[in-house]
Amino acid sequence: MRVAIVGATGAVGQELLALLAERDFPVTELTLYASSRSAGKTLTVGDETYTLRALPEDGNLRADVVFSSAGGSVSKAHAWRWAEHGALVIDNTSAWRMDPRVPLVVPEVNAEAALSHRGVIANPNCSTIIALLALAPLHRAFGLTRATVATYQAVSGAGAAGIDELRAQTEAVLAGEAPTPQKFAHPIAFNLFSHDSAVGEDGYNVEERKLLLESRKILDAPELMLSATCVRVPVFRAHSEAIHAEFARAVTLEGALAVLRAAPGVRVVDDRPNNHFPMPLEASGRDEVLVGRLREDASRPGALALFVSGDQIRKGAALNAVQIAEHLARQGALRARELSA
Ligand code: A2P
Ligand code: 11C
Repeated sequence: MRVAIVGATGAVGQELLALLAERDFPVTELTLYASSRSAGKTLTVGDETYTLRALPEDGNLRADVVFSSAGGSVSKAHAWRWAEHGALVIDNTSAWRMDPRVPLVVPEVNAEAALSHRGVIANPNCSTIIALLALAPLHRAFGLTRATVATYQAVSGAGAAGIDELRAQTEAVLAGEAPTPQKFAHPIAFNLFSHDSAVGEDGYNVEERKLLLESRKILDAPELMLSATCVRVPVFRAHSEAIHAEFARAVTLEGALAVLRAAPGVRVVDDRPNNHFPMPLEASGRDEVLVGRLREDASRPGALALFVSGDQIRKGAALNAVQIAEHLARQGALRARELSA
C-alpha cells in the first residue's frame, strides 16, 4: 500500500515510522509530509532516506492510507480533501472525532465501527484510549454507568516540543537556573499543573470533556456519566489514570480481574505484596496498557477503583492508528488501488 504520514517529524509521526517497519505493514511507497518549514529536508529511516514534502495544493497525497498527526487545524482543513482523492485518512487529531460521519475507533473495543467509514476514521484522544482499554471490557461484563478519572499525563501529549521542554527545564533546574516555560504556561520540571487545554464555562477543560464525549461515542453509551480531572506531570511518554467506576450489575474483585486478564491489549500488573502496580516507566515502549491497583471502592459499595498506565505515543496514538489500518486490511476493506496521476 502507498502510505503517507502527515506530521512525519512530530512525536507521533516518528512513532508511526518505527511501527510501520516493526510490524511489517505492507508499504510499497512511503511519502512523508511536514510543514513548509521542513520541506526539502531529509529524514532517514532504517536504510532509506526520504525528502520531506509540504502538503500539495491539490490535496492529492497519492496514497491509499494517510496517517495524519500534524495537529487539529491541518486535519480540519484537509482531511476530507485527501479522502476525496481516494485515500483512507486515519486522523490522530481531535478535528473530526465527534462528527457523526466519522467512526471513532479503538480496535480492541469497537473495530467493527471502522468498516462504516466514508474516508476518514478518527483515532481517539490518548487518555480516552488508555482508559477504555480497561473500562470497555468491564463495561461489556458489568455495564459501566459512571466513572471518575484523575489523569497523570506525560509531556509527549503536547508533542515533540513538550518532550524537549521537560528535558531542557530539568537540566536547567539541576544546573541552578530558572526554568523558562515556552510550550507550557507553567514550569513542568519538578512540578505538575492542570492540563494545558482551554477551560470551559463549566470549569472542565477540553481534555476532560474529550474523555467524557469520546468514551460515550466509542462505547455507544450516551448515558455514561464521567467526570475527569486532567493533569500534566513531568513524565516523558506514558499517561497514567486513577479511575473509579460504577456498574449496573454486581461486580466482584475476582470477576473484574478475570475480565481484565482476558482483555486484549491489557496487561494486569497487580502485585500487592511487592507494591508493584502500573507505572509510566514500565508502560513506555510497550503495546499493552498496564492495569492494576484493583480494589473495591471503599466509598461506594459495588464500585471499583483501578490505576492504568499506557504509552501515550504508542497505544495512545500511533499504534492505535496502525491497528485500525491493519484491521481494515484483514477485512479486505483497505487495499492498494490504482492512483490517479
Ligand atoms: P514540522 O516539523 O515541519 O513543524 P508534534 O505533534 O510533535 O508537535 O509534531 C507536529 C507535526 O506536524 C510536525 O511533523 C510538524 O512539522 C507538522 N506540521 C505542523 N504544521 C503543519 C502544517 N501546516 N502542514 C503540515 N505539517 C505540519
Ligand atoms: C495530551 N491528550 O496529552 C493530549 C494530546 O486530542 O489528540 C492529544 C490531543 C488530542 O495533552
